[in-house]
Amino acid sequence: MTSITLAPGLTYYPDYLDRPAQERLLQSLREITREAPLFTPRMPRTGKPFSVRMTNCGPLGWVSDVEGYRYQPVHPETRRPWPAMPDQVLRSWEELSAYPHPPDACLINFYEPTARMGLHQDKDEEEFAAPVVSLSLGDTALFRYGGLERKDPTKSIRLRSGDAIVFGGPARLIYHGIDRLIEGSSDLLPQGGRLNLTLRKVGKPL
Ligand code: MD6
Ligand code: FE
Repeated sequence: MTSITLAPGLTYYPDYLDRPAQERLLQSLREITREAPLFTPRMPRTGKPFSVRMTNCGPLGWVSDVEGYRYQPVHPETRRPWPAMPDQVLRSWEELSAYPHPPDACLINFYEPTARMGLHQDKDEEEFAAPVVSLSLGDTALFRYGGLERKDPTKSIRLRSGDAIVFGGPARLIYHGIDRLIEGSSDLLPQGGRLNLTLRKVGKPL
C-alpha cells in the first residue's frame, strides 16, 4: 500500500481500492441508495441547495437543512434508519484510521459533473481524536486543502477513483473542498460523476 504524507496528519493513499474493490463498493452503494435515496441538502438559514446530493449509512448520518447541520439516526425524507455500513467500508476504516473503535457515520456524497463543494471544516463531531477517512469512486476530482484557518494558503491534488485520504491528528480540522470534477476521467460510473464516502466517529467512545 502506497502512502504519501501531504501534511502532518494528512495522508494520501493512491489506488487504495483496486478496480474489483471499487466495483464491489459501487454495488453496495447502489443497494444503500435504494434503501436511503440521495437527498439534496440545503444551507442553514438561507435554504440554498447544495450542488452535491447525499445519503448515509451506519448508525448516524450527517444532514443539513435550514435548521442547521447535524447527525441524526434517520433519513430526513423517509424517516427510516440509515442502512448498515458495508463490511468493506468497516475494513477500510480498520486499515486506515489507526483508531480503536468503529466509525458510527458514513456520509456518501454524489457529484454530478458540474457539482462542487466549497471550502469547509468537518467539525460537527464530538470525537476529534478519530480521523475522517475518505474514499473516492468515479471521475477524478480537484481536491483543495489548506490549514486551520480559512485564509491559510491552499494546495490541491487530484483524487482519482479508488484513492483514499485520511484527515487525522493536526490535520483533522483543516479546511478542504472540491473545486470541480474532470468529466470523463473514469468509466466506473456508467453515467459519469463521482461518489465520495467519508467515514467518521461522531460520538465519544463509551
Ligand atoms: C469529497 N470530502 O471528497 C469531499 N471531509 O467529495 C470531504 O469533504 C472530506 O475528503 C473530511 C475528510 C476528508 C474528506
Ligand atoms: Fe469534509
